Amino acid sequence: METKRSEAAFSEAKQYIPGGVNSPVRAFRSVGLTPHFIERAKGSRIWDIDGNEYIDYVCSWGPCILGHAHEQVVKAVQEACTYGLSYGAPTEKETELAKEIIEAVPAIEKVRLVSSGTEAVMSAIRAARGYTGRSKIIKFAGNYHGHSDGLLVKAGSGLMTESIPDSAGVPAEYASCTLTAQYNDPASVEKLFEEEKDAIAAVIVEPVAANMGVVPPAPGFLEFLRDITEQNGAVLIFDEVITGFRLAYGGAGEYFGVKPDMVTLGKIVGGGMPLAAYGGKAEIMQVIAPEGPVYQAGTLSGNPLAVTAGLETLRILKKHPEIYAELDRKGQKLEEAFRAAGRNVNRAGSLLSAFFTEQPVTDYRSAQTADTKAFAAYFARMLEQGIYVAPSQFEAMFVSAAHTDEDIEATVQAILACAGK
Ligand code: KE4
Repeated sequence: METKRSEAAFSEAKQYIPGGVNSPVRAFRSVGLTPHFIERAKGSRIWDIDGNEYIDYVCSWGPCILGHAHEQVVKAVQEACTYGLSYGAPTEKETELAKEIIEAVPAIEKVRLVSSGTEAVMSAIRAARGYTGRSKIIKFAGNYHGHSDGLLVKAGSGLMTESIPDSAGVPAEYASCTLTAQYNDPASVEKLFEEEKDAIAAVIVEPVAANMGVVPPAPGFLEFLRDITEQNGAVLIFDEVITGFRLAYGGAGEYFGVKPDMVTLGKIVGGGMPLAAYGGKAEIMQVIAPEGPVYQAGTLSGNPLAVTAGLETLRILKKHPEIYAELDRKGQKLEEAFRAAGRNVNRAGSLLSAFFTEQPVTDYRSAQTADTKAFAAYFARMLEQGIYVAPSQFEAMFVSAAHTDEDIEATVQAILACAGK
């Protein structure tokens, strides 16, 4: 496979951009290859600057549920450009998008638009702290919620309840307000509530974990979190940056029938442009400035082009609910292929991960047993066969409405070939 131009582009980029990329996972470090610089994408396909074509299952890490460069979305954004790129003033389109989100997600009664998932999560947590007057939050090992300081943490030593920084540049003080529990382990959550009683403002969870690879909630886990937060006056936040509008039009809340107090959204809600959102019960959201005392702001919040891309995307998904059954059917075909190849697989609709583990993956501990070298070899083999999956064992595969049955069949064959089947 020709990669000369990507190699040259990567060498040049590294002179100007840390690691040559604007987000670490794009550097292909965990698969030990040179990242492929992208030229263009359309539908289920993506082309790199060396002219190689791939069937794309990264889908920009989730946003491109309709496939790349959907005609209707592109046309709407092109039209919007002619009215100006950004005003820093309210527009009616922002209200339209807010109404669509509120109609789609029952847990959201009021919503604030921001520019990234990180910003949405950071703001939701600040709102929960402002609403409860409490400081501590619980997150789960293996869940990723963006790169705000208080969330770049990991569990402290056995005796410590508080977390410790999981990144340089995060002061221990910032980590000390975050408690780390274990996903799918109710006892680890109960222990923290016993020890920290009335200090916990919120529990934030990926309702389907997708940042340790895909790990669905064990039966009853989300319902347990709903109950224990209710009992302790803590805010339950579903981080649906990945699952929102992906698992169902109403996201994980609809998919599992569990209603949190707040929801963060990103990726699909912006149709691939820089837009995310956080929302929840009106009584919580009323603490947000200028209505209330919790400050949150943003120059490009509700940007008209990003709102246009998000609005068009949601309108297409709402108008074509059959898309979700199709996404599930295609996801199931890929799951079956991985199983036939002898892999452990976790899937929730069009979100899936094949694990290079000896055992099924049900939590962070079992995910960590993955053979990342074997994953790297699989990744390289899939790339050679024209299949572009996430360059990390601990990311997800995303299927889009643009993936055809022929795409899926070609991918099935590539999966089996990787296993010598
Ligand atoms: P962003 O700030 O990257 O828009 O969103 C942060 C975020 C929040 N919550 C969840 C559940 C997320 O998965 C993310 C970001 N997802 C990663 C992929 N696992 C983005 C890819 C990247 O970091 O480049």
